[in-house]
Amino acid sequence: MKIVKVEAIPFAIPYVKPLRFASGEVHTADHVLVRVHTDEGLVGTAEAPPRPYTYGETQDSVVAVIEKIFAPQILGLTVLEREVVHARLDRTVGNPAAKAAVDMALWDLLGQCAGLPVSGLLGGFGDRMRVSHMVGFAPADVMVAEAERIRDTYGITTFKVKVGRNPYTEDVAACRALRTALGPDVELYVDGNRGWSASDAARALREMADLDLTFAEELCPADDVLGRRWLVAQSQVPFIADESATRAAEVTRELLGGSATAISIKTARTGFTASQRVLHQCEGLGVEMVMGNQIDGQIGTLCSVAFGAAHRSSSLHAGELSNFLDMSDDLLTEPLTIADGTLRVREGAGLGIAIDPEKLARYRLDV
Ligand code: MUC
Ligand code: MG
Repeated sequence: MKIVKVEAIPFAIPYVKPLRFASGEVHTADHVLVRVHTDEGLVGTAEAPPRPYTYGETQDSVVAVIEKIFAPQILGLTVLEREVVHARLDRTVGNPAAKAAVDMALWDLLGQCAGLPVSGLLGGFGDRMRVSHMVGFAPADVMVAEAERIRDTYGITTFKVKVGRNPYTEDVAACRALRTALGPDVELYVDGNRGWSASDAARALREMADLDLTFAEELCPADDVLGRRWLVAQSQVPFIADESATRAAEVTRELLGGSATAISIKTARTGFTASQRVLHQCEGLGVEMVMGNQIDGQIGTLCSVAFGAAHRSSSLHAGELSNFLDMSDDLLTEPLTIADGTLRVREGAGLGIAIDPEKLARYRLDV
């Protein structure tokens, strides 16, 4: 059960259609495959999606921090010493996606060692999640056509609409077009990725008051401290902290400071161990949560659904699990499928991740 090798393999898979949002855009999944090997020949797998515009990590920085700092710190530890692993990784500040991938690969190993699925070890609440699809920036008619296609093809009826463009009226019009086209049975919520000022966000929320939005997420920067509190105090819907609450301490600060009233949990940045802490923190405080998407590939999505389905509180709302649909390919031998608006947890020991060696050879950047 001893960790004998940690691999950080950069790979790049193009998107069929880029995802655009207020803080950036993604054309290629330039992720890092993380594999942790044990002395018994088991391999734990996860992926790290670097998001420079959100956390400052890049593909090169993820590879470097894992190879140069994390791997030497954890070689020789056993899979059961996860608290020791975290104590060592936490000597380095930041680098959330790199740390999360190491954590999830260790959970994958734990499951394989025990012969049990990770989702069951985490909580075993259910075997699937309802899926929420994220609709990126485009002209309103294109956003409507995408949502209709996703609904008709995959049965998805929850949509997170990216907002945060200026002028804000463009987004208000797009949300109105979506509600008109999709009707009242579809769930809609908005994510501004800090693109608006607090005052424009307040105007936008007022103008969308009749659209029956479920949530509003990061409409203005949390660093605009008083403006954000003023906005959240008047929001008629729970206000989700995403990139402003990426660690348990930030969750506490945002919630107690009145800068958020709900939390996005992303396994891509908090792995399973820290995500579970945040989940329990939210449960204890009586705060709703959504399983967010860090524009994950299929490996990351499998991790996210394994965690989200494992707990009652993270299964209450649809999880953001469908952005891999925009990628031209992926690394799994058996691709994920979304049907009837749901994604199932993969069965088998660990996370059930099997990597196609030919695809990895085609997309890896380090050979
Ligand atoms: C989201 O919910 O904000 C965009 C940037 C990122 O890190 O995640 C996405 C989606
Ligand atoms: Mg967000």
